[in-house]
Amino acid sequence: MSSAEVAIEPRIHYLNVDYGIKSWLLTTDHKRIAWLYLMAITFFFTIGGVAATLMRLNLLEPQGLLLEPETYNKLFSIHGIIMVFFFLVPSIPAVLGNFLLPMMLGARDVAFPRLNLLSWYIFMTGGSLMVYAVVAGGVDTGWTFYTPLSSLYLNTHVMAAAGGVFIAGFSSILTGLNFVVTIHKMRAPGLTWFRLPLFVWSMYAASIIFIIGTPVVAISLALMGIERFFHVGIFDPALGGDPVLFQHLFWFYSHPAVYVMILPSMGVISELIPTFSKKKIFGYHFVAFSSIAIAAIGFLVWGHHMFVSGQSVYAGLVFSALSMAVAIPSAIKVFNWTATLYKGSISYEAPMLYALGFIGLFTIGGLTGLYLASMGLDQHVHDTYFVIAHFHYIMVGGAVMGYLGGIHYWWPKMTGRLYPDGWARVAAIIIFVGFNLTFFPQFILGYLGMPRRYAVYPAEFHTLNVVSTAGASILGLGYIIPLIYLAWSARYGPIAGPNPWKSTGLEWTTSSPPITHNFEETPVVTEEPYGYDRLAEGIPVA
Ligand code: HEM
Ligand SMILES: [Cu+2]
Repeated sequence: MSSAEVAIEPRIHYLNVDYGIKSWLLTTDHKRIAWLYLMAITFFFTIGGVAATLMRLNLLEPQGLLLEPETYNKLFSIHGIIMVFFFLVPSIPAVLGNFLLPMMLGARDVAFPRLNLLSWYIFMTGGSLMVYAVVAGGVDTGWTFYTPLSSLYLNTHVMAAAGGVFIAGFSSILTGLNFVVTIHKMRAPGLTWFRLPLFVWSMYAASIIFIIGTPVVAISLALMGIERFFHVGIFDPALGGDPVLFQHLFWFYSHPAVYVMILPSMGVISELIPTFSKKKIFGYHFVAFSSIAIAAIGFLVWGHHMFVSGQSVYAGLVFSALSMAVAIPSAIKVFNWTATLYKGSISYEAPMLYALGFIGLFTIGGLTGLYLASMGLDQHVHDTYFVIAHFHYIMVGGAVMGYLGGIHYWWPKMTGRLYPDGWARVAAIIIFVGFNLTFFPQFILGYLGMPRRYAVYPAEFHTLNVVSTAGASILGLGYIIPLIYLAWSARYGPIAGPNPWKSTGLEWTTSSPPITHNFEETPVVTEEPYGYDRLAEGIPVA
């Protein structure tokens, strides 16, 4: 028995308060809803992952190993759509956000618990439509649904897939609204804005993007459908429309959406770094405001996806400059995390390994983003593997690392149980190594000119593609290991106690797993967060 374990005592908590499938499907407890989302997105991640695996296998040979080009097109479309809209966007907000937000605020639940459950059903309806599109024969527009391909030419299941994304969008909007109201209205006595954990700030920023951005992508997909079915000229020049308009509308949401994917992850990292270096976060206000700055500037940079689409040079210049400006608040966070680590008493538990991995990979992703924001270089690497590598460094290297770090960190709170720490560390290292082996060669491939979205490629790119596929197998293994030991831990793991990491957050002051309404009595907050300097005086543990 490790020191973090405590003796078993039978008691009622949110997991055993009710049994049976119905008690889950009709629950309004934000913690149970978090589990519903966790199940759903794990399922979607598996589909997206299988598609990625098949693609990488195909790219083992220059002429393609096993897939028809049409099948390849469908796979990258399915992969992109599912990973972005049905896994990464909901991952941290809907799972960790739902589970933690009320607890971090000292609240009993979110502001609108029924709306919260409804959001999950809306998400599942969109997801089912997406799965239908896949089963019925797939879609091959790519995840961006660019017109005129999607509106005029294709006969695949574009409308089912786009409809799925459209519907799922409402789940994001409602979750965002729910979170904003919850943060404004449900804070415990004494919990002022600047005593909020940084994870809450990041959820706030992400919620704003959900509310402002998602309707725009929903509208653009709806317009696409209207053009397809009723031949109204919106994007088709023959009918008086403008095909580039779709790109403007699409990226107006989808660039900020990238920040919906990364901001929550940054919020998780801002919790992990102080906990495992036992130090107060350096520059709390800067980290908090940089989340808001990222959300705000994020709406002004969509044109960097369109440098080669024929927008004016002046527009390009402005978008280029603004894109570089987003790097500033992002860099502020990296500096502040690093400064927090400096002279901390660091312990390398699994969540911390993910956090450190995040910092390294996100930095590479962010710096290569600056390359892409320079119009001259983007001309050269546009739609090559350089771009694929860049956004996977952000979305997988950054966002997924943060998600996994967060799941490991809060797992004892969610389940009341510990997982085997050795396995967890090994998996984190395997994921880090596998990830770099998969995606780093793609920077070189792209720079050398290998285009994205091709099922076949010239023989000169063979070696680097073999390395990348080998890396993907390691990465795949790395993702499977946590699935196994976490499932084991949920049932058989040693009992964790309320605060196994000796953290300071409010969520750790309640029992693990928490009772249905989180706290026996509403907590009163009297101090700033991250008071690890008080640690000497002793934080209540277990
Ligand atoms: C949450 C994680 C991930 C997200 C959000 C994501 C997102 C995307 C997106 C948006 C695309 C572009 C699809 C398109 O061009 O329409 C893509 C392509 C691709 N991804 Fe991922 N991806 C993720 C994880 C992975 C993983 C783990 C692997 C490899 C093991 C992978 C391998 C690929 C490959 C091979 C392509 C196709 C490149 C091409 O032919 O253009 N992805 N991904
Ligand atoms: Cu962008």
